[in-house]
Amino acid sequence: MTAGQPMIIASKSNQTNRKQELRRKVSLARERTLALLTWVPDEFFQIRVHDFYSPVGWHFGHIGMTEEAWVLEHALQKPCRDERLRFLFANIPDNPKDNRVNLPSREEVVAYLAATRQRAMEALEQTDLYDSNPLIADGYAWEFAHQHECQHQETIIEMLQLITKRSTAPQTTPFGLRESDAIDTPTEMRVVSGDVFRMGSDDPNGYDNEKTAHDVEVASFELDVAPVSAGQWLHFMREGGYRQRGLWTPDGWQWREQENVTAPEYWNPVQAGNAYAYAGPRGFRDIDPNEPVSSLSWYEAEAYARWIGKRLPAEAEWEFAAEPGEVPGSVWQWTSSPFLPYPGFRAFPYDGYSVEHMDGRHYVCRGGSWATDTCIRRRTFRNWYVPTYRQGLLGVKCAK
Ligand code: AVJ
Ligand code: FE
Repeated sequence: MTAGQPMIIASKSNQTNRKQELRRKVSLARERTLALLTWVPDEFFQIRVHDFYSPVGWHFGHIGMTEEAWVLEHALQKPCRDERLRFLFANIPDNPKDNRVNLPSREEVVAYLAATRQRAMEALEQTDLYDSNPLIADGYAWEFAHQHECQHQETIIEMLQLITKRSTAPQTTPFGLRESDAIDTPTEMRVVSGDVFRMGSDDPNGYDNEKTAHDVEVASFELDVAPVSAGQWLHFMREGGYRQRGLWTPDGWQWREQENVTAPEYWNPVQAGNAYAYAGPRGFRDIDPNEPVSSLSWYEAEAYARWIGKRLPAEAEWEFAAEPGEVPGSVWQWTSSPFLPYPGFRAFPYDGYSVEHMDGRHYVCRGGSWATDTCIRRRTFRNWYVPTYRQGLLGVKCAK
């Protein structure tokens, strides 16, 4: 158990408010989770649509398992109710993704979500949140389960997009981002004057990888005012971006060749490759040339930046340039920074959350997408993936 998480509750009356806030936000999030479940076609509930992913149905159970495990087991030392499901829905090496296809029915998963939620809420009523255990203090275990649920909602949306890609062929009309939609004007940039700023956060509701807040000096630089658009990406494609080896890092080029990547993951060729349709969570849709391009790997984002004579921003630059308060953006933005610990970092509440990915092979993306809940959408939030990962709502803002 990691000590030293600050307790911010000062009185019983604040505690009542905090409990009410937690109850409210977890139940709103659950409505969204259950709505997403209705979008999952039966025939895709328990199959793996991609090497990277467990079956989509597994993610729903995993949400319930995580809530019960952190609240009941870890924070309160109470047993979980169903050992078999506890194991099935755990993301651990002993439970490889190929084993996770043996899921209970959709109805049983819904019942499991309700039962784990009920136990977590009963525990919330009965627990004094003024406690030195950092999982209990101010309701952190409930907060963690909540943010975790919201993160998996976005993963589920990614999987719904992969399901669209695999289940139906795009119609030839009216979909299409066509040749003539290419935009050859580069994104406008703004100057960000250098300074020292406080990077990261000590907020007790934040994740371990955001801690601790520390001073970082950023030199003056320029940053795109908007993410690269679909039309600009099409221009890159038409100019041979995917065919010029010199634009890519050696690893990136090897990956591009091996996977024969020629367009973003969710762009599907229609009309014999003369146009593209977007595989959305509820079927194919048109691509607006002005919308931000998404579903790029780090390798693609990096090659684009080189092609346009720019570079990816470092994550410190991204955070410095973001206004405190609300984080805008409808796609995540790749940075040039590997996912590494900040000064004073301590793994909490478990190594598997951040530390196991701080291996220099994952890159940070920042911001948030249209599928990202507001509880995740904060200036200091760090997301990360391997450089080949392109199934997320991942875009790019270049720097210079
Ligand atoms: C931060 C999105 C990479 O999905 O693996 C979910 C978030 N961690 N459950 C992931 C996460 C544990 C994580 N990412
Ligand atoms: Fe998880």
